[in-house]
Amino acid sequence: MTSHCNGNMDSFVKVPTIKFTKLFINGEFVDSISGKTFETIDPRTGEVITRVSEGDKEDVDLAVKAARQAFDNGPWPRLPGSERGRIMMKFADLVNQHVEELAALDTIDGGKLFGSCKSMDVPGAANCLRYYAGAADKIHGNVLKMSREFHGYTLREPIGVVGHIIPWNFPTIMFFGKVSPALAAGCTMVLKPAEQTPLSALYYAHLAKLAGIPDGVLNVVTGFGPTAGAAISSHMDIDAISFTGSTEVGREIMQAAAKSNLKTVSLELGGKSPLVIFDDADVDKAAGLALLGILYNKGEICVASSRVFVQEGIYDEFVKLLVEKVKAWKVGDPFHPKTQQGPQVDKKQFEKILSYIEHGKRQGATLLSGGNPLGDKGYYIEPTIFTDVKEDMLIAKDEIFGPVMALMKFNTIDEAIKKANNTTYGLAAGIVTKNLDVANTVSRSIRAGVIWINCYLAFDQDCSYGGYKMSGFGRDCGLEALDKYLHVKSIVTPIYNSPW
Ligand code: TXE
Repeated sequence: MTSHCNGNMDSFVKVPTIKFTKLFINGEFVDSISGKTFETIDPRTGEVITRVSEGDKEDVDLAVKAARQAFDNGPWPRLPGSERGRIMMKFADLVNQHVEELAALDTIDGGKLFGSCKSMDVPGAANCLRYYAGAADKIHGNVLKMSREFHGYTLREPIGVVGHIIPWNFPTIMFFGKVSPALAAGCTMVLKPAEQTPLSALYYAHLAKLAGIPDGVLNVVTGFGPTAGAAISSHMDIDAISFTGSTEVGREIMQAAAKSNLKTVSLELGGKSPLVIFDDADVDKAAGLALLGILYNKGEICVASSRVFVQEGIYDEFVKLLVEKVKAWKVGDPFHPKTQQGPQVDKKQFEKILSYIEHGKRQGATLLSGGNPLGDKGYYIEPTIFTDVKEDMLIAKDEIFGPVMALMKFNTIDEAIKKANNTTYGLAAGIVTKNLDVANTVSRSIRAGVIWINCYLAFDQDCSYGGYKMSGFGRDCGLEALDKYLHVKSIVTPIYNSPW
């Protein structure tokens, strides 16, 4: 059985005092206009951590007004890029100085592993800021080769006021993945964190002010999707929206943008990513990769390798090794240094995952391991592996967003490509093979935004990712992310004094 290392959950790290619970508008922490607050819950126990201001349309209006003023009249878009970059570097240093506290906030709010937040999410966020800080003074256009006697060039100008709506699975990485390129581009913004994980975003707003980001440039409105979120997507004075979340809400955001001011939209939505393992793979390594691909961040990651396709020749051995590995996998208190998987983010997600597991059983898939909740409190679920999965089963089609792997067999390369592409999503894919021809053929044939060959979840700040098909459009990370926050303006003038 998978072990459950619970124990006294506060014994490993000091749970931080919560310092920031109000909306951050125009450089100040303020109550919501309605005075309403909402609970944020610790998924380790289901208990309330604290109450946070509940922003709604009126609060979004105030935040947009501050961002508009900062964009139209404030210094941020007008500063030399190098100066924006300098302030962003300072912001990054402040993030690094508070790593433990910030990591602990994401752990109590989202059930994420403290060790990963401390070593990856928070330092990675600081590096994200530095990456775009370095780009801030290198945003330039092109000289045009005009066909007549004109001189033409393009400018890349900040798009204006940006609305960011982010999810709960990577509160820190999502925050900086959106905010950093937008800051570098010279935009001003309103960000709504997910209602499940509002705490670190408010702390980051405080650090932004300390770093010298002018008031009104970065506003954070905590609240719910259908109220505060919808107010952002339908706002007449927001120029662009960048969203990460579910496909259903992505559709609503596009509709709201279309019905309001036709703001530009970029969407990073769900996935049902395939990991394709060929006969020539190192089976032990491949089994480890498959497990990590689905269990990392308790399966609450848009690029999770939730469909694993294994070639027939190694299938039995693969299954044997996978079972051995999953038995040793440790689920429990995310502060415990040995824990590999914490609780799901909230009761809704916990119940959604369990209901998919029931579907899998009902539709005839075989449970190879797991399938049950764990512990007597909190939202823990056993790592779950299904075999005998058919492609038309719900567990092979829907994004479950939990620790549930659908394991399937294939025979030929063509069959592998066909199966890998048999999804409405197209966010990521993995290939395990030593054969270069196979790797090249399959990587070019799978329709997805990132393909990992002989690795998985190999993120890098310089490596852009985003969706094909119903996984959305627009790219986060890499220099491509800047494009979402920039307009291209063409400027043309005659070369000679002419009748023009
Ligand atoms: O997402 P929502 P939920 C997928 C995953 C998960 C499912 C549901 O499959 O199980 O979505 O999660 C805001 N207008 N992903 O319900 O609702 C909301 O407040 C404007 C994949 O949490 O999409 C939050 O800030 N905004 C994913 C954000 O949208 C609205 C990450 C995401 O919430 C809104 C998360 C509205 N009408 C979930 N309704 C990924 N791609 O990584 C909600 N929101």
